[in-house]
Amino acid sequence: MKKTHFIRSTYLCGLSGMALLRMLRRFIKKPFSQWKLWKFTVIIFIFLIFLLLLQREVGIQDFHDEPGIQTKDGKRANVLGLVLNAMNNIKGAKPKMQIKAPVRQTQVPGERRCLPGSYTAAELKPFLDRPPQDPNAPGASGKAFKPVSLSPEEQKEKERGDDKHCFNAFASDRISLHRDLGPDTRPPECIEQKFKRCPPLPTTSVIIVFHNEAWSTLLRTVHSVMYSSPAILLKEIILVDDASDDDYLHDKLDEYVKQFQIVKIVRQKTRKGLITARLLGASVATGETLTFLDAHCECFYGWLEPLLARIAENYTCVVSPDISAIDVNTFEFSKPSPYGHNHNRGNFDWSLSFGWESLPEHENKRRKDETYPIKTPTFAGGLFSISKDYFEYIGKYDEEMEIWGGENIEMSFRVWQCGGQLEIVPCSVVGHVFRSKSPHTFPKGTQVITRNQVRLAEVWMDEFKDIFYRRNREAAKIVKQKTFGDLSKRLELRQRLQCKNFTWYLSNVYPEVYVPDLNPPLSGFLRNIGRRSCLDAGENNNGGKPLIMYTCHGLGGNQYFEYTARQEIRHNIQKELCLHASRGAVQLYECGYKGKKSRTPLEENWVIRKDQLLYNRALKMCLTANDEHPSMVSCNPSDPFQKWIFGQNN
Ligand SMILES: [Mn+2]
Repeated sequence: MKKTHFIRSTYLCGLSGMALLRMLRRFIKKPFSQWKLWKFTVIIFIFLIFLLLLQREVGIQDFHDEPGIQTKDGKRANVLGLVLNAMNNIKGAKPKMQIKAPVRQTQVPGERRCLPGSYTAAELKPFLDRPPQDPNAPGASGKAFKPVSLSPEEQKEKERGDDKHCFNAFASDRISLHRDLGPDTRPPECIEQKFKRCPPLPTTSVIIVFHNEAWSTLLRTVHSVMYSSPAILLKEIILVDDASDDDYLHDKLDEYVKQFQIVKIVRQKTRKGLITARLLGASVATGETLTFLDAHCECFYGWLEPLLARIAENYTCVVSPDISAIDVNTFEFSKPSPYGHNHNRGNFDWSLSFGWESLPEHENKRRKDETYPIKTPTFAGGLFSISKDYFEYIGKYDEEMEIWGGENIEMSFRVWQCGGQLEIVPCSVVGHVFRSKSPHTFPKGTQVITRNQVRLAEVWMDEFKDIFYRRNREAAKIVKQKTFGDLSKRLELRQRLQCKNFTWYLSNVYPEVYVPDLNPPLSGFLRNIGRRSCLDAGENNNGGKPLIMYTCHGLGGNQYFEYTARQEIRHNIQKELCLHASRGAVQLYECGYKGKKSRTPLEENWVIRKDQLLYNRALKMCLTANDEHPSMVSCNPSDPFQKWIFGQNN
């Protein structure tokens, strides 16, 4: 519209311009007099007013076309603008003397916000260059540190470290914070893997929670991140202190990290545990993704890119690196093999403990090389990356879970059931010091773990939660007394995200899982009358070990047995194990009955007799507790050591 007005006004200007020219010519021919000069000025003046009125009219018409921006000031500015335009137009009619620089178009055509092709090595340069290494230094290149002999003082120092941290802090303290890990030994397809620039790899905030961590393991983790993460991807490293007591983790740590602007420290004043500490870290993070690490890790070459690339590909992926062991005694980093290895994935058992298992055949077949991620039913939960937006969308963590435990299983069920996926990316390798026990105290006792587990069972497991409660009587007690806290927010989350049920999870994500009987005919403990103690699987009995007798604790666990419709006595928390009679001590074996086309061997067929004896059909003998290990003897109804009570604590 503006354009047509403009053409019309310059056309009129052109007409009056011709009249003006004629007048001028007359003036030039005749000598100027005072009167004529005066007359000329008046004519010019009238012409200018005419011009002004003309532009004003055009301007008003103009405003009618654009309602909503009509102001008096606007009118005036518009009129002035048009006059200036007209003048510029006259100027523009002259031949151009210079070529102007082109105006840079700020708008990028289409949606493209990144360059084609793949990132170069230079673009993925680490945030910091590792200083030159002394190949003979303790633990250099990720090797083991084994001091030949220790003086009495050194021996004492080592013991103090072992007690406090449950790893060899003495060795760690003597290994450089900057040590390298030798050559990159990952499979070639990992080393040669290219990462597309489009969509760009997201930035990450590395969040490390610590509580009374050893100085050297914590700072080696921080340095290792700086030496192995591309500068363009590493937004910040956030250290979250979960109320450490040690002085060196306060002022000294603040002072030390000052030299690295990228490192931030946030502190939880009272000990609330890992879960709330992580939430605190996430709340101050500014990266596009969050990467959680433990405080005793070392990152291998190229660990970050494959994790972030997977999130760039699909932001609902929650990805873990392949976690390799840093030896708890020697701090040797077990390096990846160029030939790849048989990977593990995460699972859970019916006491809701996390475990590792080898990949099923179909998952191995699906993966054509080591760059393929592994789908995993659960994750260990210590080391992983997640899109920050997705972390918020999917419900972060259960804020009412305390200290530690259960949060990884909770997040596993939640991510899968609510539409995400949990994966292990084998090209990403991070070392971690695996300890055999926790050095940390539980301010409210280890019962908080059970409470956390009850919270997750109540929210995500539907009717399958009873399988857990039957095996963990402490959990059953928490449910009965309703001391698990308020679940409304988490139940509302499940509702809001329209998450699938636990049956869907079991049959689609973990079809290999075995599901124990939802309503076994008999379950609980097996108490011996003569010995006044209970049948117990013993520690880490995964089959092939005799059982023991132990004081009845009424907690379930190793003292949990089920009597099935097929007359088996099963101990089934991690696996389906059956009480298997043989001459001498009875053992737990993987049950012979495995569904259709299999039958229960007679050694696993037990009759609970009216006289309280446990009779085995194969040996035609009875179970006695009158020995170191429960074993088989000739049946004698008057022997109290052959009398058993199958019961359940309430
Ligand atoms: Mn750890």
